[in-house]
Amino acid sequence: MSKQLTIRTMPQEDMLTSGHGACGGCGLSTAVNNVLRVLGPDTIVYAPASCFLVFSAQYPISALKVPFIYSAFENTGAVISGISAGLRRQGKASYVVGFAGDGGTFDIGLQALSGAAERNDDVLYVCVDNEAYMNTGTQRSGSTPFGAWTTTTPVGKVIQGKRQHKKDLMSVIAAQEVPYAATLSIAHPGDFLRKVEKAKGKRGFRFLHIMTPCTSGWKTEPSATYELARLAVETGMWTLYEIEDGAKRITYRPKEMVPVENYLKMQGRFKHMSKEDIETLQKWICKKWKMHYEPDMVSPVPRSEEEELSMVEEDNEGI
Ligand SMILES: Cc1ncc(C[n+]2csc(CCOP(=O)(O)OP(=O)(O)O)c2C)c(N)n1
Ligand code: SF4
Repeated sequence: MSKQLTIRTMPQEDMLTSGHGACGGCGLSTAVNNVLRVLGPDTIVYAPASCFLVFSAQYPISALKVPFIYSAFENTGAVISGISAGLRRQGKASYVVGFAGDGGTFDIGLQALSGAAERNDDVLYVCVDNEAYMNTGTQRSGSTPFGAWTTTTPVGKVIQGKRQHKKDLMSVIAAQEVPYAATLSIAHPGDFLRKVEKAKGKRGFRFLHIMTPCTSGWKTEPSATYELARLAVETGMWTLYEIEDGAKRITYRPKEMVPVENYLKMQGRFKHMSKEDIETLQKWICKKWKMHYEPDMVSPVPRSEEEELSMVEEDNEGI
């Protein structure tokens, strides 16, 4: 069996080259670049309307070294399925990957996504989740967390930011019994690479859900991106797991839950939040924490101490 990738042994060739137009500190560009490094040059990329589309390729120039296709906002699942079918017909075996934002995945693209999953089409769907419709000016999506300011969940006398919690999209995907689905964080590069490699090696419908902090929409410092991604996991706002052929496995468990306030206070989008709203969010996280980590505690995944240590070391390499 080949050795698992680490950030030292991963392919170093960028498929998303420098000179693209993402904001400094953009988590999305890091996520896309690292997924593409693992997939390699024999890959066809689809992007719906989103930040990724805007910053990577505007006719006639492109920062991508691989073929890049764009059609409409709501179509990621359908278009990648079509590309995959066309390649199969021609006897070609390139990887087909769609990178869609949370707006294009949780909301407007859900129908096409669900169709591709139900047909078990041979594609990789990556949701790069910055928790709002960013390239059109920060409107709320089904992924925006409770309490967050967006232009459509303003802060004023009527409401104080978004009133609903983040949609549990992974459960929707898992219910469709796809061969592989996983959540990823750019602050856990070892875990990130293992999951992309695993998705690359499988056939059928594969789904990767990556949290991608956004300096502009989250109102954060570019230098805080990795710390935010890390804290999201430590607070329980983001959980790292994978579902392979129906079996769920937590891939990283924080030692103890960091209060969500530590995460919120680093971001301008939450700066108005009242004590009561922070408590509401904290209670929701506690419920989620129990749902994800408690069942795993009952039947832990056996790992040797060396394995555990080497995973922590690998994950720390990129921080
Ligand atoms: C059917 C349709 N509705 C609305 C738009 C306008 N639009 C383009 S991109 C976008 C937001 C994309 O948000 P998201 O998918 O979260 O990606 P992000 O920009 O955050 O990366 C919207 C509303 C569109 N192109 N097509
Ligand atoms: S708005 Fe956010 S997601 Fe879009 S390019 Fe800037 S940092 Fe990245």
